[in-house]
Amino acid sequence: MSITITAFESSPDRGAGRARDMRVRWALEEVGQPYEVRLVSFAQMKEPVHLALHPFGQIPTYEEGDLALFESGAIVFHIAERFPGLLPADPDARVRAIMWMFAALSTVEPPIVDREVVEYLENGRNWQGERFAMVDERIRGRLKQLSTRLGDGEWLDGAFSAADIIMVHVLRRLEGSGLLEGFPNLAAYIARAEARPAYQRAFAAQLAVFNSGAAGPALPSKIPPGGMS
Ligand code: GTB
Repeated sequence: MSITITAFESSPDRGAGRARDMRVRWALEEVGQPYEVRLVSFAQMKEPVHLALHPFGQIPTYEEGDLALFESGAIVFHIAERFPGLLPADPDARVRAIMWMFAALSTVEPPIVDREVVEYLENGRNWQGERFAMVDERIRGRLKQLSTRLGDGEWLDGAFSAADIIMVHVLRRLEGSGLLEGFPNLAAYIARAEARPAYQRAFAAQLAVFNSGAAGPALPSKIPPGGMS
């Protein structure tokens, strides 16, 4: 059954692979499933056709036969359940991998998204510096905890899993912030994941969209009024 996902027609990150379609592309590449991509503009995302797929008017979405999904975490989870290779067979190890997916999405990602809110949407406010310091402190705390748990492990919990896809993609949003530099094992974890052939194919595919000339100006001018989350 053919799979179609949606992605930005013109990603504000100019092909840096930070938008959440990258997680879905990467998961599909890991399990060896071909997929089609429907590119959507910011305006199209808010139109009824897309809203029928995604109630919040965002990307990514995922269509497979009669199944339509939104939420990158749910989509990656579905891919991991539907196709072998991204979740362990052992029930305990499997639920631990699922736990780590939730941890990435609900414990690690929120302060990182908050940092982008401060950086782009609160730019110019006289309290921006103070907010930045607070948010960075919160992120550093999370990174320290994650770094301690990862130790010298290769992946979050034994073999590479869907959880590593989500976690690495979340952490990549900090590249360029200077925050990862204090945690060499996290930087090495990201580099290890980025070296995977499936990651590289996914990255190249989303970069090709930018290189095709569809993209416009870089951040922050492209951020829609509601933010980019
Ligand atoms: N919780 C949802 C999920 O995980 O799928 C969040 C989906 C979401 O935030 N989608 C964003 C979107 O469609 C794109 S990924 N935004 C448009 C809108 O809300 O109108 C977030 C994102 C966007 C851009 C960058 N960037 O340029 O670096 C990074 C991440």
